[in-house]
Amino acid sequence: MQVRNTKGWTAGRMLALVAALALSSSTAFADAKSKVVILATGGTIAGAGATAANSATYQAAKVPVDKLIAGVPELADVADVRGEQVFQIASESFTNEQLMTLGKRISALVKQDDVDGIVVTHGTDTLEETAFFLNLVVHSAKPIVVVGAMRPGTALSADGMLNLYDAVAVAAAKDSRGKGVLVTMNDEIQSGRDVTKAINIRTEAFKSPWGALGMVVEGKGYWFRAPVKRHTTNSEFDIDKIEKLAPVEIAYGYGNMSDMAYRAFGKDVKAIIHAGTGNGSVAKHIVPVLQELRGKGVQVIRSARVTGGGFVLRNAEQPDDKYDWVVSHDLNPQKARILAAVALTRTQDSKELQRIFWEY
Ligand code: DAS
Repeated sequence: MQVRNTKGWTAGRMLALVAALALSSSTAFADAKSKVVILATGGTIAGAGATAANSATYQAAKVPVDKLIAGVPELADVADVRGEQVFQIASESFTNEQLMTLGKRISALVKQDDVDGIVVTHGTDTLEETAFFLNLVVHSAKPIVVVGAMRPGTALSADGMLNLYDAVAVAAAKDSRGKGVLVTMNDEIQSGRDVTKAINIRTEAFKSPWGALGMVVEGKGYWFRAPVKRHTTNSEFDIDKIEKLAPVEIAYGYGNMSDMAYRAFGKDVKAIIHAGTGNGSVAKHIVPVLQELRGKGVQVIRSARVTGGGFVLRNAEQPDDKYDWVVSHDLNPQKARILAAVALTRTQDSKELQRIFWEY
């Protein structure tokens, strides 16, 4: 026997209505797209050449963020996007102050409930440095994806539009959360810590010595690895508590080198990154100036001009313990500079510095 209430509704029909309402609200939530903010800083992805044949001759940092977004209407299929023009520069000109400005803007945005992910469009020359910096200092599990292009949008087979689409898709995806700062270039998802620009004029320029984390295909991320080094929410460094990065310079090692660069830098830096030959080797006639600088409190960090899948071994050919030097582990010189510039805002102790280079 069917029991009807005063309005003639059976229990079965009421249950069906509740289920339908629940489903519609859940599909409504499922359909609510992630909110992604695109922070534009310039670079080739915003570049323009004179003709479509100019894939390598062009001017970087010309196209504003609203035009970048308008140029890829498909972005609206994967996320609810809005843009901000933070800078409009070629990234070889990035300064520590600009890194701090970008980091603080991102830190403020990721605290907002109406922001689910961040994309930073950036020149490729120092993209790896910015990505590593953000990986160290922004305390959020929300995806932060840095993206560039090797060809300007005006060129035949320009790569920027697909790179941007991939970046927004990854920044919008829940499974990108908690993996540290990411870089999407040439269909790959790279760790912001590991990735480096390994080739200067090809679309497959970005490589990670330990391999990509995954791929993006038609707006979907496919993951095969996850980072193991400390980053973002697990970092002891916080952009909101940093006023100014420490001054750190890099000196390049080679045969017949002189110690002039070290002497010149030595006056104004907290650390020198030695981009040594081989396993971060130091020519014997360079040791005295390094010892002199170390004696004045300048940290000496041995990195290597050789990168791509190894790491500088402590106390191998160089007596690091005896000289109180630090090794950069697998970080290339430019990444070692970023980590040192951040770490030296918290410690001047070489043993603490070495721990930090092991852990990040
Ligand atoms: N000059 C390069 C830069 O802005 C252009 C590029 O490759 O993005 O990093």
